[in-house]
Amino acid sequence: MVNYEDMIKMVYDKISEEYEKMGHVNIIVAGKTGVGKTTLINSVFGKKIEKTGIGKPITQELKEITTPDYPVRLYDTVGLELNSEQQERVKNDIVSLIMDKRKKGASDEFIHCIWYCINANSNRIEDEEVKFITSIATESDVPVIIIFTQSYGKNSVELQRYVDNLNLPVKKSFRVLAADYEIDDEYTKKAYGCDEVVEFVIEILPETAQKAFINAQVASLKAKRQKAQMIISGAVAGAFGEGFIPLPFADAAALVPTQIAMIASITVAYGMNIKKSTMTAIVTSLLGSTGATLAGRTIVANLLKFIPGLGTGAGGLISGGTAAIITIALGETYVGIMELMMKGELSDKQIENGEYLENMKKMFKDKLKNTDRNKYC
Ligand SMILES: Nc1nc2c(ncn2[C@@H]2O[C@H](COP(=O)(O)OP(=O)(O)OP(=O)(O)O)[C@@H](O)[C@H]2O)c(=O)[nH]1
Ligand SMILES: [Mg+2]
Repeated sequence: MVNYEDMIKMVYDKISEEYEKMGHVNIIVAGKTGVGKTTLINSVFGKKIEKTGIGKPITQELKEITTPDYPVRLYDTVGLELNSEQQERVKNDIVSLIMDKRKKGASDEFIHCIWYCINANSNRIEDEEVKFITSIATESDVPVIIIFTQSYGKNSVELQRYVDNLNLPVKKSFRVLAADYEIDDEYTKKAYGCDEVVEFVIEILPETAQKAFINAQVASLKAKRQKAQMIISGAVAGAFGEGFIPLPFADAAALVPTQIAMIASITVAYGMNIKKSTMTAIVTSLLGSTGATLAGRTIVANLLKFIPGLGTGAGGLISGGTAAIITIALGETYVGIMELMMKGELSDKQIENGEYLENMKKMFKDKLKNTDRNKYC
């Protein structure tokens, strides 16, 4: 028998466990005052940082921004005008910060990446900035990327081309407009580019920091979805891959822990706080019961009806292939729900009051019917 109370508790226990294991991602965001660092940070990490971030001065121009229970530490340069004297001091501050963290040996505190921001409307890059970027990149081995902030119009394209041709020791440059820009009453340039930065940075992060970054960022749904697909693949391969012994219907509850772990990991990848009542509504409606407990046999019998070519009487056994289909369909449906909620197109309320449940069930059934298993192998 499956007890829903226990099941929900297991989901939350697993979510807590993942957060406890999660490391931090530590990023230095540097650039002259007013270029748009704070705007960029808010776009990449959402309002959470802005509202709750605690700024602690490390040195005169370097500030650490942390938020309780949030896996990101940012180091923001403040009031940087970048004359040669200040340049030297701030560069030394940054290099010492990097070395210091490394000396302490806690890999969770290592600086992972430096984002150097240049206002794209500044037409040219000053020699001071070229020197600054070159020295922080060569005196530390932390990857540097250049972000052209407030990029709209041709200037930004030309500036990027010019700077790229200087062949500075940086990984890549990006043009970004972190917040919509109102050009005049009629025309607003839509924000763009933060997702590209996020997707690139994920590639260059070590694994624990990667997890933290995917969880915390809100600029790329694609990055979250890719992570979710890996989680689903893991659930399929780990439990139901080659060598899976067909389970009798009655023992199908044995599948539940894998699926619970999958749901928990997907929730963490999306960085969503799902209320217990909402989670209960999702799980009970997908697994097809309003009762407090349910036999594995019933769950599977409910689901098998929807898998073509199986019907309800598939020999009383559930094969690895069938288990995989159920897991994939469940994972993908849950991903769909996370995305709608993240985009603000679906609320807790709509799930809890049942308004959305029929859609959700339909989504699940459609996926049971048309699952592309190859995507997960
Ligand atoms: N519309 C729009 N405005 C931006 C963007 N980036 C920066 N700005 C504006 O530029 C000004 C400065 O931006 P901030 O993000 O505060 O710059 P900062 O680099 O954090 O500045 P300091 O903290 O003083 O070093 C603000 O008025 C922002 O609204 C953007 O992408 N779009
Ligand atoms: Mg700022």
